[in-house]
Amino acid sequence: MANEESSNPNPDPNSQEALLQELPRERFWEAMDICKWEGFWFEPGLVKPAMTFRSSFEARCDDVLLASTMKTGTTWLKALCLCIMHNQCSNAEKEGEDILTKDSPHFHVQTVETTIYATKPHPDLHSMPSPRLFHSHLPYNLLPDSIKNSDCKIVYIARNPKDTLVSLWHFFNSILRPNQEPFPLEKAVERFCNGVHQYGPFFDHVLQYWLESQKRPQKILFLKYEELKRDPKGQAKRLASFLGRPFTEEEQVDKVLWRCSFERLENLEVNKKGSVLYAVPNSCYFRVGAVGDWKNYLTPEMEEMLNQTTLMKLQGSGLDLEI
Ligand code: PAP
Repeated sequence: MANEESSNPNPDPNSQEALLQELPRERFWEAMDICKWEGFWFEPGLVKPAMTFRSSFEARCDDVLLASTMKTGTTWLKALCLCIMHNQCSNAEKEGEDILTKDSPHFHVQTVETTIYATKPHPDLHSMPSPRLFHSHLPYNLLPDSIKNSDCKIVYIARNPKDTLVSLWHFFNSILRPNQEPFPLEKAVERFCNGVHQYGPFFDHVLQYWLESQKRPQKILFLKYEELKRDPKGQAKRLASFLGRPFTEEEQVDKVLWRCSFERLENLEVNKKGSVLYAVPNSCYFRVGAVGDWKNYLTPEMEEMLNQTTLMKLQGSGLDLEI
């Protein structure tokens, strides 16, 4: 049973600030500070919004929370769930009615700690019509009790650690070091294996959701980027059924997959310009969108280090991240 502290931790701004100041800090890629809170590393600016989300969010039973650590297929998952829950419901047949052409998937499905609670400490989420769709990069242990204990659903997406790391490396080089040499890949691999990176340790993040999804498969759907690539139709059907919106015609599945395809999203005007998150252009969420791009970057030594870490961390969990 939840104790008082865990059901309402750090509610007031002064105690949040005091706690933030006490957290251990490290430099991330020689570009910014990150701090460790409850076993995971965060950009300091996200900690207070995450604390407020955790202590004050009231889940509805028909809410859907999408969850992921960074660069594992968040954008794709947001687009798919939007299409399944919105377009399919509103029978939006024409291109002009497709919600994905109106704005970035990150605008339509906002990330709670970087957008919703970061811009307003008390966002008005009550007036949002049901079913509400949110996203978070937070680990399972930091989710609000009302999400964990209500009937709302969670969809998690995981990805091969080698492709995740390479994607992360490109992303942070372009955001944090635009006019500098890229951060040495060797060091990035080392930090990733040690877990000292935003929302890291990667393996703890993935494992928490994996183990919880094994215990409560009706509550948490665990998807893998590689499976979505290999069997998009099968996985899209699985997702739609889990969300309580099973496809009734084969044609619908094809349409949703096409609407959410990398090639289409990357070329939509709304994703080529603008930014939902300060300093992160929408176009940064689209790079290669493939499985195995790591082979173009990692040396055999780096590969070995990532493989060994993966095997060690996932040992006995039953989770295969397809290294
Ligand atoms: P986030 O966690 O910061 O929100 P996220 O969307 O998870 O980002 O990661 C972006 C990755 O997903 C990129 O991978 P890459 O660097 O290996 O190329 C991006 O290309 C990929 N991606 C984005 N949209 C899609 C899509 N529709 N289909 C497949 N992959 C996609």
